[in-house]
Amino acid sequence: MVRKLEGAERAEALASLPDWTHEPKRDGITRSFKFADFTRAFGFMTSVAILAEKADHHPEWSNVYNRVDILLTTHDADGLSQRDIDLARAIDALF
Ligand code: HBI
Repeated sequence: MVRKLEGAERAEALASLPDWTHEPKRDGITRSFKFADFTRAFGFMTSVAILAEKADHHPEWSNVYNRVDILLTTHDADGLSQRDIDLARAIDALF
């Protein structure tokens, strides 16, 4: 059973992801990505989808033309877990 991050480890994890914003309502992290066009945005989504499948951890996301908005939270933990941190790092490496 994956557990929610608490206290110092949560603070450290959030501090290590400066481009992501904590979303209190879902206890998740969000980031918006902007691309030159739709094709590049969708290509990014395809790469993220492959990462998510490998991690068995999936984003909540939306795409409008050249913009991709991602929320990461862990349903099984009902909040922020290490899985969200790890996937955010892997997504940042694609961008
Ligand atoms: N993705 N964001 C997220 N949160 C989960 O709890 C989750 C998931 N992807 C798959 C998954 N859980 C299941 O594989 C596990 O609950 C077994």
